[in-house]
Amino acid sequence: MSTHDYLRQRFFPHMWCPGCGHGTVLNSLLRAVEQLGMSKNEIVMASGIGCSSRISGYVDFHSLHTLHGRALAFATGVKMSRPELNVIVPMGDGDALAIGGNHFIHAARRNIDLTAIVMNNRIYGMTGGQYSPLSGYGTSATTAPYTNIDHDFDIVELAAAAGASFVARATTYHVVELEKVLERAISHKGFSVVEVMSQCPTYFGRKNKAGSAVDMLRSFKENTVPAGSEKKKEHPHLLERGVFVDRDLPEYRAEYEKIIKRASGGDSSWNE
Ligand SMILES: Cc1ncc(C[n+]2csc(CCOP(=O)(O)OP(=O)(O)O)c2C)c(N)n1
Ligand code: SF4
Repeated sequence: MSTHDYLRQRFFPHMWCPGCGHGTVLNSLLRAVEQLGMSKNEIVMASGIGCSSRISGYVDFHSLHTLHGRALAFATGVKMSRPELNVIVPMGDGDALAIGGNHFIHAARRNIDLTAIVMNNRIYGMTGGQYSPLSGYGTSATTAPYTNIDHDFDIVELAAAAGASFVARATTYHVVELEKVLERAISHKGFSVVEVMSQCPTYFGRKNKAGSAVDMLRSFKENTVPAGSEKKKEHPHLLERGVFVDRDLPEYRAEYEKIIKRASGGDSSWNE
C-alpha cells in the first residue's frame, strides 16, 4: 500500500490555499499510516468544519465530515460502538478549543482511545480570519483590527492537565518528526493529542505581517526547540516540540467493556 492508495484522488485538486500547512499534515499523516501498515478499512476519520477538517474528504478511510466543534463527540460514538476501529480526529484550533473546547477536555478526561490532531494556525481560516483562543495577545485578526487582547492557552498543558495519556507538539516545518509523532499517537491506547503548528499565510500571515508561507515555516524552525533542550533554558520564549506525556492509564472503551460484562452477569468477581 503506498500513500497514494490512501487518497481519494477524485476529490482533487484540494481546496487549500497555496502554502497552507494543512496539506503537509495530510502528507505526514498518510506516511505515518503507511509506516504502521494499516489498512483503509480499519481507520475512521471524523472531522468537524474548517480548512483543517477538510482533510477527511481527501482520505480514503471511513470518513465523517460532521459539525464544527463536534468531531470528538462523533468520534466518541464511533469508538464506543466499534472499538476495534482506529479513530483519527483532525481539528482546527477553533474547532478543537473554542466551540469544541468542552468536548476536548472531557475526551481527555475519559482517556478514550482517539487520536486528536489539532492543526493550530492560530486563526479561523475557513471563515475569513477571525481570532481564535490560540491567536494570542497582541496579534491581529479580521475581528481584532486594533489587536487581540485575549490571551491564548497552551494546548499541550491543557491536554495533559485534562488527562490525555499521550500529548505531543510538532510543526509543519519538522515533517519527519511530525510523521514519527503521529505514528506514536495512532499506536497509543488512550486519548492522544498532537498539536501541529500549521501556517495560514492567507489570514494569520497576512494580518500579522508574518510574510510568505516560507517565512512562516522558517519561523517554526527558528522559534521552536526539541523538548528539554538546553536552548530552552537560555531562551525561555522558544516553544518546545516533542512528546510531553506518554502514560499508561485505563482506556475508556476497555473499561466500559467491563461494565457491560458486570451488567450482563458475566463477571463472577463482581459483587452487586
Ligand atoms: C456551529 C457552527 N458555528 C460556526 C460555524 C462557522 N465556522 C466554520 S469553520 C469555522 C472556524 C474554522 O477555524 P478552525 O477550526 O481554527 O480551522 P481552520 O479553518 O483555521 O483550519 C467556523 C467558525 C459552523 N460551521 N458551525
Ligand atoms: S485560509 Fe488559511 S487555513 Fe484555510 S486553506 Fe487558506 S491558508 Fe489554509
